[in-house]
Amino acid sequence: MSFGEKLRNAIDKISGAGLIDEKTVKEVIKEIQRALIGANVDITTVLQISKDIERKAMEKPAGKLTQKEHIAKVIYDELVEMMNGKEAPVEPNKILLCGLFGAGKTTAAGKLANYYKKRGKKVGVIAADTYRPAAFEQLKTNCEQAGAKFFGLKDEKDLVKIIREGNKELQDCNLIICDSAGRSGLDAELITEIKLIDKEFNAQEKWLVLSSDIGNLAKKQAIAFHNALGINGVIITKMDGSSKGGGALVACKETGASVYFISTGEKINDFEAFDSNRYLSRIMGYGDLEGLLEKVKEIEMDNIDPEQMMSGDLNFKVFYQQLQATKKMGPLNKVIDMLGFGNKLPKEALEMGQEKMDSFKVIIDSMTEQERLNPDLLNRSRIERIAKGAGKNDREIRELLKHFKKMKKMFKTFKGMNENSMKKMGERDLAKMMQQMQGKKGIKKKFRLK
Ligand SMILES: Nc1nc2c(ncn2[C@@H]2O[C@H](COP(=O)(O)OP(=O)(O)O)[C@@H](O)[C@H]2O)c(=O)[nH]1
Ligand SMILES: [Mg+2]
Repeated sequence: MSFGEKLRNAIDKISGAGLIDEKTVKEVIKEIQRALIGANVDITTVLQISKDIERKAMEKPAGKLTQKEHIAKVIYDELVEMMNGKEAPVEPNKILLCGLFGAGKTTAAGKLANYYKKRGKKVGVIAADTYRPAAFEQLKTNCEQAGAKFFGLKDEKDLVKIIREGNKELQDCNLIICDSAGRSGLDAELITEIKLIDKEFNAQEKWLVLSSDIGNLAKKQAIAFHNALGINGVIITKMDGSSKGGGALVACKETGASVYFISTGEKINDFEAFDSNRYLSRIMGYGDLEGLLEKVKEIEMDNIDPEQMMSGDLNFKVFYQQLQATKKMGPLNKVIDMLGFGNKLPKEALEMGQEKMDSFKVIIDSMTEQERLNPDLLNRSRIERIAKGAGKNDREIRELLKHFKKMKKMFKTFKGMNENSMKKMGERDLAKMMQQMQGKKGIKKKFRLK
């Protein structure tokens, strides 16, 4: 399970819980901890986040939020804060890129040049990697693609000279990006070198390029580069891979630097400004935060017993609860659609007005408990008795029965679903079931939560 899926499971656990108490919160926190640790977030951060969530979870919700929504939001906010995303500077003059070998610096140099060029900057790039012979050509090609000016002195080893001349040569640019060399590991030589470059280049912006698969080494790197230069921005690369950069993200918190960009592929346009919300939503498979909260709300279906629903048996009690829940959560449609039975649902039931609902309630209230639980008992004389008791006529009772039959048919359809998912679905509640069904191939796409 991916980092995002684990986080999502944790949050879904809240929406799926019948009652939210401290024990549930603790359980959810445990799951979040597991997700974070699995993503190489360091333990100090994990504990801090856990404490914050625990403290805030049982606070009184603000505004119209329910306790569940409040907790989901608390968790989400904590995670977003952990990500430490900020908008990248709009008008940087100079950017120094640093990082280990293969992190994606040279690629990012071209992408950044492209990004700022599109925003009206005249961009120049200096090749200050004297370590790797191929770096010169690689950067040159990237710059050509981006339409940026390129400066380099092939085979020159004197970094100070390269940068001094580069600064002069690119004077007419209003953004100069400097690509530096990396090493396969952090060593004294690399640190000495990057300090030298920094002194000569004299940039405000010193950004660390971290690969998303770096894991818990990210923190160490971030600190070392930070101590040497004072890192104030981070680019996380290779976000298109399986690793979603949990460790890299948290490394930023360590230095106080923000993630400005993420790189999502090898092509020049596979690059975007980092947005914590969007990132989190994306890895968790939610459209956005609003979508998440909406979902939490939508699956508040405590009144429905999914086992009952799945059993294919319908009685009047469940029928009424179902109608109520339909109203409460808006379109039951959506749930049904998600399950892949979109067109089988009686439309009238979905669009039933409150008045009719009330009328049905009165009728159902006039039944005996036995009748409510065993609809088959309703014979002619019982119907007459109920109608009288409820002050309704036969037509209204028949209408109720018609709706009831349709819903029963729908329940039967549910029952017809394959045994395996049935078992899974009966597990906790409808929320859980929905979540599992979403994971089913084909349905997910159809039902992207927005
Ligand atoms: N899939 C993927 N590959 C990337 C990304 N960024 C860089 N790369 C590749 O990673 C390798 C190392 O990148 P490079 O820019 O040369 O790293 P540097 O040593 O830090 O300059 C190259 O093959 C790049 O094409 C990315 O976001 N996604
Ligand atoms: Mg390079």
